[in-house]
Amino acid sequence: MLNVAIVGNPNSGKTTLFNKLTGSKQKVGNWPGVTVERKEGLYTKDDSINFIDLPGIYSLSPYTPEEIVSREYIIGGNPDVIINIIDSTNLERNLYLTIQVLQTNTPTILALNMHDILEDEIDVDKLSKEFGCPVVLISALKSTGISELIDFTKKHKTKPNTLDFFSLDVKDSLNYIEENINIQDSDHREWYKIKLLEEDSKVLKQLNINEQEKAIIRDIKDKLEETYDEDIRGIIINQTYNYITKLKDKILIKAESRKSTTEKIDGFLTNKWLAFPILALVMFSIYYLTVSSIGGFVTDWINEYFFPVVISEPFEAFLINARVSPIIQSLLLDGIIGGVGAVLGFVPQIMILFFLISILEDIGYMSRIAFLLDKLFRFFGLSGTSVIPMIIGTGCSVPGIMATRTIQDEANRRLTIMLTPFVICSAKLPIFVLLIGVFFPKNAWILTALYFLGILMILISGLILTRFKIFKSDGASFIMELPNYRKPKLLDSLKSSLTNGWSFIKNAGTIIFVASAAIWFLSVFNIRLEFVDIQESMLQSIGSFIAPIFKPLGFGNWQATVATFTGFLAKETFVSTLGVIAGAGDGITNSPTLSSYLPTILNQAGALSMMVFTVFAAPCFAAIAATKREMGTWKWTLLAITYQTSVAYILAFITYNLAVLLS
Ligand code: BGO
Repeated sequence: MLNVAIVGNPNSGKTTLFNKLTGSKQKVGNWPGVTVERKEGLYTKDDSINFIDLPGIYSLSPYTPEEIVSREYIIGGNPDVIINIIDSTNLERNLYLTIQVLQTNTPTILALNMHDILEDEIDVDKLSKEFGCPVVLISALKSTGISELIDFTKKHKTKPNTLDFFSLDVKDSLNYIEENINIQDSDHREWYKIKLLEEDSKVLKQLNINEQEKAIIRDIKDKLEETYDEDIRGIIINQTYNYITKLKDKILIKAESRKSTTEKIDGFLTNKWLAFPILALVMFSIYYLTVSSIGGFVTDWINEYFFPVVISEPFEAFLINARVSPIIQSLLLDGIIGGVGAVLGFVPQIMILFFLISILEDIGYMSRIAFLLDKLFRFFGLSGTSVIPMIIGTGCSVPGIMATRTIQDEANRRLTIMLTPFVICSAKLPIFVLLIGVFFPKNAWILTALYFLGILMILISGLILTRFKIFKSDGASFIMELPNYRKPKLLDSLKSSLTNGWSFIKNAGTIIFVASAAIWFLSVFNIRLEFVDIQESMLQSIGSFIAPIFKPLGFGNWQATVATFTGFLAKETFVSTLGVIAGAGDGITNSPTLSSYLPTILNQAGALSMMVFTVFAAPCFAAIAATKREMGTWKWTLLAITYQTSVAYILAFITYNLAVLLS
């Protein structure tokens, strides 16, 4: 068990922190021989740490019983770690005690408390480097930073840096003492040297300093006092405070100076002419990094190499070797690994995206984006914050939907979750490429028109839906506070990225697992549970049963219906399903077989209507799972799916009939 002493000034929040850490596992008594309260307690979560709450003090001088108790425990009790809690709104006074704690050479962690009310910014990394110990921003009251503090407490063993701020003559005097006086306790030598120079009576006694040694000390102390015309304690205090003042200037970025820096940056980033080009550039970079370059590359690698070659191939060989029945083989390989694999491929994109979003949020640019676009979007009942998820949705709806977490207004967030899938995601593209290629080879502009149709419907939906009470936001939350810019915290961003990636794996993974198995089941069995081709499967029967619903849309046959339904699994499977049905093999977009087969089941008007339907219809299962996760309830999720599918149906119906009429 670790013995951890909590040391700090009175009112630094020590009691608040101690109560948070130990809960009801506290013992209260007195320190031996004095009436000072002694509090100890085990860490509430796992009993692995014994916290000793030392009395609140301003220094380790031997004047008050509290100071004596604290320094005796630090020096004699040998705690494994010291948590030095600091009121970060009052750095100067608190750091005075810190310096003395560090001089005891005990592994120390600085907990900069009251972060919730700190207006200035503290350069934590610089402070940590200077002292050679971890520095954590916490709010004992709001319970932030506590788990990071515990993580450091559990693993921190290194001693702090030896601070080198005394003037040359004081340093020489300290060295002289070290050379001439035998200080046996090597762990705390630095602290003892200073206390000896100060002629601290308790230390003189404790170290059994004889008269001759006392004379050496007095001599050197007198010399210093003569030089400085001040008593030795004054000299030490002054030099310590001089150091603290300089240090404070280095690590503290005052709110006012941050404000003026922020104003300068804003003059550029939110400038009338530059704001939108810069915003476009930032968004393009995020999109590029997440979807096209790094994210896309890793996702492709997972989809095209990792799952098929590293996982599927050896696993298939194993199953064949183990003579597992072909049905189980098909379930495991095509159903589960295929389905779950397709979805897990999105994880790198999600992680990169959340890393970048977290950085934008951290530095303060995210609120500027919302501010810039707010006016335009507010006209349509949405808000500036809705834009980010939608832009991200052009890559994939899943991270787009997850990015709605940055929207604080709940009504607005729900609306954005619902409308984000109207932005055409990259997985839908092959469907349009296939259908335009076969039916409208000379009219590539249709693709652009589909994108615009999606955006137009988002705006129109905003106008219509915000008339309903459930989507009406309480205007109050539109009041936006633009925080000062600050440096990003890469470690925090990395954590956000990992947490979001894991949350996606957990939530989407389970739904996809079940859905993949279900679709596989329907596509390989007939009603008598015989293992058959897709053309004779239950999926075909269900497709034929449902197909009449799509008749008014111009694609009321089982093949198109089945492709549309497997598209829910992952939009990528739409094309491959049609490929399988046409006997053209998996997903060969430009296969001559598929190209010649499609006109036998669809005409131009039907193809156009099918594309419009695909733009708006309920997204793939991964996006539905993300919707469920973000909406929180199935009620809201079903409402979203119903709205999306209704819009899809109505628009496809209009498109088909218009197309028939015009042709
Ligand atoms: C009162 N943030 C903020 N904002 N306040 C904090 C934090 C923090 O992270 N941590 C502690 N405080 P102690 P010592 C109070 O009691 O733990 C506050 O002496 C009040 N009380 O709530 O007692 C904490 O053990 C009436 O404030 O410190 C407490 O080290 C009005 O800091 C004070 C306002 O915390 C001292 C505050 C009746």
